[in-house]
Amino acid sequence: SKRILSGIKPSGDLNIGGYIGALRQYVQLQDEYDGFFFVPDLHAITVPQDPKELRERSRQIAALYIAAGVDPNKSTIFLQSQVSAHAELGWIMETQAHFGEMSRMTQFKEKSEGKDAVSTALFTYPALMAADILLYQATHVPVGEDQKQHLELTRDLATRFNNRFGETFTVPEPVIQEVGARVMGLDDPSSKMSKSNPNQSSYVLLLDEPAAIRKKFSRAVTDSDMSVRYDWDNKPAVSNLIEIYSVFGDVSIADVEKRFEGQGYGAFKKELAEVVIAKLTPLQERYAELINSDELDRILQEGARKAAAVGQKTLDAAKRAMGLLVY
Ligand code: AQP
Repeated sequence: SKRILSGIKPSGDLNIGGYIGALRQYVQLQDEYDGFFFVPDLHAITVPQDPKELRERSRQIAALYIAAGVDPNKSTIFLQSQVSAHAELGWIMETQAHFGEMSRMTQFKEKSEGKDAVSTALFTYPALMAADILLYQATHVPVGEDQKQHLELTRDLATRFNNRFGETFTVPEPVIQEVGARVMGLDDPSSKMSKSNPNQSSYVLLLDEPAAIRKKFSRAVTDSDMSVRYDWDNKPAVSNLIEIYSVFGDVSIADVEKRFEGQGYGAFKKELAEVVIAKLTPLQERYAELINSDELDRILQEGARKAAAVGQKTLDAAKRAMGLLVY
């Protein structure tokens, strides 16, 4: 059977980049795959986090999974830190990862650049990510553009381990989407829309109010050409907005272009905001019901129990294969 694993870090509030690049796919894929959707809180703490905020955000992200349509009766939803096998297998993966290959990870380079104190965990992060995936014998992993390199490393580590110690891990395949693999910032089409960007007008949050959404889109950067045309090389800011429209409005890129032919950016941005608001309103309503409920904590506890049962089997197999005693 096909199994998929993915998660969104609670390192900031969830924005439409994470929705387009990850969350909406979870909803689509959960019928075809056995879904494991987790909140990678251990990854979030590779950079400093405020404890209270981390606790709240972790529940928020889980609630947003469910509010967006991930069904706890079909999929397993849990917090990474509640399944200790992640950290254990993470250590084992570090023993297989070479310092040289880890040093080539571009995300580490980007995230450490210009900082004088960077945690060791930020460097070893991809080994933990490999463990997350391999622990559940995931056959498929949905990846945005920025995670391709980490998934490639995961495949290398799985293959290396299997060759050394015998067939233990499933080597996962990427699931790559065409539209929205890399949603860019509204303020700057050359940088990814990112949760930890201090500039709040660079993103639209899933929990933003309609007024904020309208304001952010109206201020989004465009270009001086005035035509709603999809052309990443020459019109990256507008192409980014067209992709967002296409996803939230459920229409093809070509139809977006056709719809706004001969119209300026003003009309396009106005309607874009309304299309996004229409999709986010029911999601926000469901979120409001969930966030202060015991239902959410029950789902997360049950999810962690299910995940731990599956993960422990893989962890034990890996330990045995390496010569670590398992009683
Ligand atoms: N802008 C984006 N476009 C497309 N996909 C995106 N993803 C995130 N941002 C975009 C995808 O969402 C998944 C979860 O990402 P993550 O939150 O675990 O890590 P990230 O990619 O590092 O996200 P951020 O927002 O940039 O967080 P910070 O700033 O804290 O590192 C991934 O599959 C990712 O591709």
